[in-house]
Amino acid sequence: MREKMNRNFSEWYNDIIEKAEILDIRYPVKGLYVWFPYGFKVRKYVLDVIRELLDKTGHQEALFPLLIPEHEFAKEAQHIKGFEDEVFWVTHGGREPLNVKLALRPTSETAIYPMFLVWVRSHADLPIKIYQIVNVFRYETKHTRPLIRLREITTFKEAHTVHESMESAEAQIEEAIQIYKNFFDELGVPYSVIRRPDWDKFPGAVYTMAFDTIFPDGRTLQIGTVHNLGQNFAKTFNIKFEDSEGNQQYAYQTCYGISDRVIAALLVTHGDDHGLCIPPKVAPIQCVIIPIWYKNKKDEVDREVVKLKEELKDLRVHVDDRDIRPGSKYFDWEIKGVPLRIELGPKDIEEGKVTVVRRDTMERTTISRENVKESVKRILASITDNLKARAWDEFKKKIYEATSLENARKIIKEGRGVVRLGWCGDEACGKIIEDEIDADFLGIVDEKKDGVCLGCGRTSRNMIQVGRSY
Ligand code: A5A
Ligand code: MG
Ligand code: ZN
Repeated sequence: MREKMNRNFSEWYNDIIEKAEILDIRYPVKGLYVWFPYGFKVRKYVLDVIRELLDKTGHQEALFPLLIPEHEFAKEAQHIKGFEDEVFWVTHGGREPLNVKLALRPTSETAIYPMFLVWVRSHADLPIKIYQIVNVFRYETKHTRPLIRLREITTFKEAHTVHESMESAEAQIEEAIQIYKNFFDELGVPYSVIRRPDWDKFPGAVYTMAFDTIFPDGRTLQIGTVHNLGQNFAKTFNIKFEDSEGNQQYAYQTCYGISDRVIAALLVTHGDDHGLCIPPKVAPIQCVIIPIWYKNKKDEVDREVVKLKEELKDLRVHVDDRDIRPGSKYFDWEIKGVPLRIELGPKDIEEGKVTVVRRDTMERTTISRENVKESVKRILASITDNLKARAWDEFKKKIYEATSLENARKIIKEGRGVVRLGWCGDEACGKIIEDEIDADFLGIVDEKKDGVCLGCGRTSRNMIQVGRSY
């Protein structure tokens, strides 16, 4: 049930972030929020997933400083142009003005690449594949929102790689895209992978591939980006290696990043009018047990609950033994998105059963007390599959094709989703299309499809995706 959520998405979002105890939004600095312990656990399990994917593909985790001296930050012309309005500066140490201003990293190319200059000597040192998970700061001037547009991005995972050829960098882009696909698939978050237009690529990149998901209000959220930096940064940071013939060559680089937005997407994708529904893989509590006490049967129920918890100890189980009505407990755990609830009362014990309610469908059934562990695991797996399938179904329904600007404009205005249409490749036509439909040129879709450019009427080879983005 997503009526309330679809009707007023912003209200649903702000409400649930707080009520489910993901973030406390009362911190007195704009764009900065506090992770509640429950939200922080979701974050931790999500990071476990990405760490595992990166580690098993040969990435190594590292940690670079938060502060970047102005002269390094300013080296790459496009990069500084893209970020200078978004940087927080440290200008004083105590009361002393600093000789060299220090930037709070808005991203870490300019912190990491001076070290690559020192680390990279010969082709034998390559490739380098590192990542870090850190906070970064961006002085965002658009409307800030919890997890979505932060001034302190608290969960910035950035990977940086160095290669000896463009082919090797291209192969790395492919690997990165595959890693992010696997990551979002694990979370059941649907996405499209599109190539951003040149005027919207990462500052300093040769090109940018972006992952976008679509929210219930039809707006898109960029949830990850993969950038081919070519030799742009290598040339400004003088990162060279000796090739096998003994010649000095500039290195090729890539970088790719995700942020707190991934968690926003996770919560929004699976949430409904009752609250969150967190996929079992990243749920802080996978299964909550609610004892149903009757006057003189409390001890018997409690003994059985202890046994049940012990049998389910491979899972993240919580027993809610608060002295409040069961109905209030159901309500709380539904908001928090616990995927499975088990109710256990005297009648269940008598019949050798437990009552289970799955959060994704709210379906209530009973399962046998025997082999309860296998049954619970089976239901959790089924929840995971259902969440993912349902999310992709909804996502696909929000992707439209249009052969006229009026039609495209209407779909977007009504908040139905994104629109695919033809584009000849000229920037001027891109701008016309953006203006006419009052939306953003999100990027070029991978699959080729002949059509007509809606900017000029000439034949087009590319389909582009347009929409309103967060
Ligand atoms: N160094 C590269 C990886 C980089 O910084 N790329 S990026 O600028 O595109 O940021 C990576 C990801 O961070 C984006 O795809 C987006 O999902 C997220 N992001 C960017 N600005 C954000 C903000 N203000 N709040 C939350 N997430 C943000
Ligand atoms: Mg920006
Ligand atoms: Zn055109």
